[in-house]
Amino acid sequence: MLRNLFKGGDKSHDKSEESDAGDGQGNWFNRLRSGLAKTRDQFLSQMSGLLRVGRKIDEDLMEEIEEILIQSDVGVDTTLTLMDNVRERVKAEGLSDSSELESVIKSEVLNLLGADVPLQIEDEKPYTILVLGVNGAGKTTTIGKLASRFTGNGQQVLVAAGDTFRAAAEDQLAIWCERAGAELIRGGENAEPAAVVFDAIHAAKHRNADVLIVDTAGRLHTKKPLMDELAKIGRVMGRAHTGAPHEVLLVIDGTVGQNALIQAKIFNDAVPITGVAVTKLDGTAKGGIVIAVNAEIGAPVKLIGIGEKLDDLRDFAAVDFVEALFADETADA
Ligand SMILES: Nc1nc2c(ncn2[C@@H]2O[C@H](COP(=O)(O)OP(=O)(O)OP(=O)(O)O)[C@@H](O)[C@H]2O)c(=O)[nH]1
Ligand SMILES: [Mg+2]
Repeated sequence: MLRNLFKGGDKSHDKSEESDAGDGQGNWFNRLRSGLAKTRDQFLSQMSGLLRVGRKIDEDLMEEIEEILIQSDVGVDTTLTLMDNVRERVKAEGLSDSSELESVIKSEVLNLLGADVPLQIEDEKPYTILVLGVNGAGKTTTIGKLASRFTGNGQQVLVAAGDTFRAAAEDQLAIWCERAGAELIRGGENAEPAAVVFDAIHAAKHRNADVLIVDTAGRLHTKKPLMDELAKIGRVMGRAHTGAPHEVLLVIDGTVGQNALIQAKIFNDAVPITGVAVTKLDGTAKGGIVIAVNAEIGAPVKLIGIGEKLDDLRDFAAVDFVEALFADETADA
């Protein structure tokens, strides 16, 4: 039954599943589940305590559920929206026992998450992905993992070192590119980021590359505000190549919690975000943030990072996520 949850996505998705040392998709679910262990401890142990003991559904219970959701970093606004919807369902369906609530909450969480929108490389050549996020969010790591996924599919990948804040940033990216078999276009420390990106687009066109991924800084060495610089990169890309950037991927550190959403709105004003990658879900009890992203930013979670290894980046699948969040540890292992 689990296998049905893993709707076939794009080719890259299939490929990365295959590279799971042959363990297939069931193993991926287990890894997602263990990656979410801390969030689940916070979330489910309390939630199941409430729901699975057969309490009467009343306002006290609803408020306790709200508290758990807020503690898990679903956020106040999203929690209230979610619970309003749950209350309506309880009323409409005439539910009275708490054990009936779990499936209602799950399905309302799924509603908030929306349909899965995997990151797909389309036919534009080069397909350009602009990666944004605050310092330390996991941009460079995510780019390395993505590049590796694409080259694994036989796609030619260029990466632009648009983070010229420090030499180490380029070096870190160079290591990932070497691992992934992608070419790095660099401008050197203190180069103007937009100029590096401009050169990279031309290089990618010249080489007829399939994908260009652009790394950016979370901070700048100049006094110029970061958001202006990012907006400029977006404009330069659009001028150099029709439709670029095709994907604007915001990387959010899953351990940061609600602050990440405030930052996201600021990035969204600079360059409209088309997708979100939530990293470090393996190390946080705040994975509830994932539930709030689409509702708060209006862009779907497309990828999640559940570790530092090359294959620890996964297409986001809402059903898997919700199942993993509510998975009963004692049921199977
Ligand atoms: N556990 C875990 N660590 C991660 C994940 N993604 C990234 N990291 C770690 O987070 C740290 C920061 O990642 P970077 O990719 O350098 O972040 P960045 O956004 O490029 O940072 P700046 O270049 O400073 O703006 C590194 O130590 C990564 O190994 C993840 O999914 N899980
Ligand atoms: Mg970086």
